[in-house]
Amino acid sequence: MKVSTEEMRSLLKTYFIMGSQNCDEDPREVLKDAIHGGITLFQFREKGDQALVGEEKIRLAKELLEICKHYQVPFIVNDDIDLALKINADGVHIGQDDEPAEQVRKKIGDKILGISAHNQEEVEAAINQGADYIGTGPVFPTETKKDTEAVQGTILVQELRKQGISIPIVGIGGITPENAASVVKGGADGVSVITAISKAKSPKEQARLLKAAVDSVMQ
Ligand code: TZP
Ligand code: MG
Repeated sequence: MKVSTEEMRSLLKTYFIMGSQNCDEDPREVLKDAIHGGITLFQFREKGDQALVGEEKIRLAKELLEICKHYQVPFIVNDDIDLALKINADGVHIGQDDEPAEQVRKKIGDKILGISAHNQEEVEAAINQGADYIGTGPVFPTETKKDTEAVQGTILVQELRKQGISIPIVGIGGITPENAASVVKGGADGVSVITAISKAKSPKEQARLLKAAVDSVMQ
């Protein structure tokens, strides 16, 4: 069943993204801890030099999916549409350089489709191509992804909202419990983070703080 727009907004509140390459500890334990802290959505993003490939990647994806299922946190796969279909994930997230979005939408049916977009043109195209939500950033400087567009602050989201664009949007890049509220004040529905949780001493506590920061703006 297709996720409703309001449900999507709520899922984006505290969106944790992670692959094994982002963790110093066992990724299964990091994910469980983050879930106990209250994350609302998870994305499996196994990517880069240190990332697992082949059977090992599939095995980890399945294990993390089982954890998410157990706690009823929807599971999104970054880039790898075939993997998402194979393990019956809840959705996929693609960027501007991945498989064309219309094609992805056809393949995944009603599953969640997230698209990264960096300007109004890309956002409007993504909406027309059937995105359920938009990811945009980097909002703040980040060390995690090297090939990013320029840091955009919260300006783009503010502009989009001013123009009446209402699709669910999540910010990404350098977001922490300290700056998360400003992202939501700028018009985003939530924050997505990698290292703020994956490398935290206590992923649970960091997730809790992030969620509290987002909720503090919404209430
Ligand atoms: N896209 C834009 S910034 C980024 C991605 C995947 C990395 C975000 O990582 P972090 O550690 O939350 O800054
Ligand atoms: Mg991608």
